[in-house]
Amino acid sequence: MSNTNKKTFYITTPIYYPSGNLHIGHFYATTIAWVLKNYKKKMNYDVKFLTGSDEHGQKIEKKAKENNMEPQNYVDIQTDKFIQLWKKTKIDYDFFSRTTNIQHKEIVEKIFNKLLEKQLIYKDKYKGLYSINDEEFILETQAIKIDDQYYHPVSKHKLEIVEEESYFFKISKFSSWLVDYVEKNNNFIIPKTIWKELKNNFLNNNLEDLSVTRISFEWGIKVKKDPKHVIYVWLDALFNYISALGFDFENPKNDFVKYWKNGDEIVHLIGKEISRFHCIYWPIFLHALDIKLPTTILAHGWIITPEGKMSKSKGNVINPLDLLEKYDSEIIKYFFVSKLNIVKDGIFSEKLLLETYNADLVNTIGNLISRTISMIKQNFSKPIVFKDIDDDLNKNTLNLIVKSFENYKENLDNFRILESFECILNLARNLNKYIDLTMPWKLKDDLDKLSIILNILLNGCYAILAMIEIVCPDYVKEFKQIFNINEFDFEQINNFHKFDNIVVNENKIVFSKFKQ
Ligand code: ME8
Repeated sequence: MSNTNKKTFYITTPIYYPSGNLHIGHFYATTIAWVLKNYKKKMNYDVKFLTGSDEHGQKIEKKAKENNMEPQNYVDIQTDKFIQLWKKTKIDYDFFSRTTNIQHKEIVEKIFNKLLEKQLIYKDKYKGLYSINDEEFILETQAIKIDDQYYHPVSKHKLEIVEEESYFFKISKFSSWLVDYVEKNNNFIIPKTIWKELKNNFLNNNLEDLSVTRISFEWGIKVKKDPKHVIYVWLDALFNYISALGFDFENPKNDFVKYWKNGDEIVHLIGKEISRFHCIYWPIFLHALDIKLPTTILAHGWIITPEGKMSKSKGNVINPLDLLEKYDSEIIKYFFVSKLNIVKDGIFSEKLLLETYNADLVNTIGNLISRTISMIKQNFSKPIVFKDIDDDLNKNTLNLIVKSFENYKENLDNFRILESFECILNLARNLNKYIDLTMPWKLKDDLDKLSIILNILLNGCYAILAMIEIVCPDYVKEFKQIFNINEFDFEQINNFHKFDNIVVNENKIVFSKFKQ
């Protein structure tokens, strides 16, 4: 298929604050988006993947000051650490979006002006509560109050009382449009519980107009005509998703036209705590500017440790760099996608990581492949050709290969990542059982029968490796050499003749056991 006929898929992660080092939660989120990108690529989509850093705002200004640095210098150093982390974790992306990029800043200025022109923004006074850490305005009714001090209801960060001149966006004008839109577009917000909560907490409570500028600090994009005002960091940050593609009101760049305006699927992966910004403000901003909306906002849960939520005070924040000293990044990524249900909070521990690696990759998948390849090498020097034999066990096993792939796709197309990986493991377990049932080691004198079994196993291993490649491409590369093939293609899974002319190479242990 020519490139121009392919469907497009654009997926983004949140752009992370460079006010601290990235932890395992950021690695988790970026992995999910990266795996979905890899899946769509194997499904023959034309894909783009964005990650980046959210570099303006009061929090960053404060952090830079604490470090005796100019904010720009501070974010340059911090952002470089992100880039190094993604290199180490072998996560490749198409865009690394930085809100301090000149192109982004110009677009945000234009957007603000456009909203002013459209009379959707007006000047007034803001009086209320603000969390610098979350860069979020909080209603007094929603804040937690202890001894005259207010706290954020979810993150529990301290809130400041802010009273200052501010520009406001007429968000309330759009709340019934939003409710209508989300309820008509069933897959716009996943999971649905997120929408229910937002509706109860904000939309049913009269959405208040949103303060979109601050005057008490400097670090951000200034309002051109009124430069004491700095544009609210979330208005600035959200637009990175299209500024990186080259959005402009007139003459947008090709990437914007191709992957957004005329694009097929646009997915924002976010943590659940930032769903208010992505599921309420973002669609409203876009709609107000007559810009197309993304197709899906996929909110994931948090990684927690066996002792509960990670926090600096508990000292249980997991640094991905420490893990990467001990484990290949693909082992960690495999754990994230195969053991954590993205729409819930999930526990990570090194113990669970090792158990998963040994049970799934070493003992189930690795063992299946080793047994298959070794038996082939022991008994055949020529290719083993597929024969369609009318035998229930063989037929069922071939059907299982086809069915597992169908289920895997169905799950991934609906972002049920954990379930899709269960399809792979289930197939591997069943193929191991098939070996136990057929006992090929007893068939050395019946090479015809043996070749039928081993060919089915080869086809099964192929399907497993094709499916698992979206999370561990480097391990799968090693199997390409063993299987003597260039690619594990999805298109070839159902073609059982693919090994008819191939002599596989000697077996090699790819997943070797980790000692605990
Ligand atoms: O919110 N478990 O940036 P941020 C899983 N700059 N994921 C986690 C996590 C955890 N324990 N902790 C963080 C921001 N994350 C804004 C985003 S987008 C226009 C602006 C992940 O550095 C999760 O995806 O605080 C969460 O939403 C994101 O990191 C927040 O990163």
